[in-house]
Amino acid sequence: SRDGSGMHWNDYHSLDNIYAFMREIRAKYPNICRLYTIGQTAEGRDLKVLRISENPRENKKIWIDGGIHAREWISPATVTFILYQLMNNWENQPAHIRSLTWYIMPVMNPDGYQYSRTVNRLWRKNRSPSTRRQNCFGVDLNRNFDIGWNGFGSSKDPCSDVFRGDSAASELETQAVANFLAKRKYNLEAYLTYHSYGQMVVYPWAYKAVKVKDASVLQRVADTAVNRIAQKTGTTYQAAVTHQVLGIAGGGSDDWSRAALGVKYVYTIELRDRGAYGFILPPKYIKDTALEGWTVAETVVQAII
Ligand code: ING
Ligand code: ZN
Repeated sequence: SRDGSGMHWNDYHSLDNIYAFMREIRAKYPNICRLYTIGQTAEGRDLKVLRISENPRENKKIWIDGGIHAREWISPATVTFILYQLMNNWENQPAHIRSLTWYIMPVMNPDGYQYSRTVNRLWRKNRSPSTRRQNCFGVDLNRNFDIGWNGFGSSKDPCSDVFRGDSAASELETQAVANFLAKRKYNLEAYLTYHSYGQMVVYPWAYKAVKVKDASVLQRVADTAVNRIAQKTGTTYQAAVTHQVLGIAGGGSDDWSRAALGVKYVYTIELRDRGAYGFILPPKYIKDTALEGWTVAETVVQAII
């Protein structure tokens, strides 16, 4: 379906287009939408979050983000699709969906996203200049959060693709998200972050090889999500603990939301595929992959209520 921003899911979109889509939704539902600029990037781009809520004071809250990593284009595409699923038909959504406050940030790393779209398709990090190495740019935002920051699975080398930054939460994007969420941690029940690729629904911990509290609940909800995905699109996802399938890595946003905020339902979703195309997923797969991402969100919402 098309509207003023021309948003659709037959192709990937520019940051401007994604932000126009967010403004359009707010204009269509001014009473329940609020559009936040929660900070700016090193290159001066806005960091935008859309809140959808009929009762911000009392509702349980869910946070959804995408685009932490620049080259994972299917992630912002999926998160904008989730916005569309919610808002194209808000009045007729089931009560459990309407009873939540949704915070949605389709692109946590706008500088990296635009750099990937225009200069280097396989760029992962943000674009902040290194103070120590003149020719190296960027911090891996999913290694920069203040949880197990100095541990395994990241690098202190500013030229590395998994550079953790010079200190925990050194990056403007990390600070903006962490400060915004820390102020709203009351009733924050779920933190979902969309990445690619691998076809997995994984939950903490990533920074240590220890079982998380509520592991059996988190596993059960992830199992339900992957079963539903298999029914809907025929795609196989794996439900698992992050450190067991992806290795130990500190500084992730998901672990931080559990450790620092106490969020219960914390998932990283690794969207399609399993490596045939990898990060360069052809546009014809966007719709089904985005539906898979929406299915995870739906399943988690049912668990919250
Ligand atoms: N995967 C994640 C990454 O940042 C991950 C996996 C999640 C690691 C949580 C650590 C914590 O490497 C992708 N595809 O980026
Ligand atoms: Zn990623």
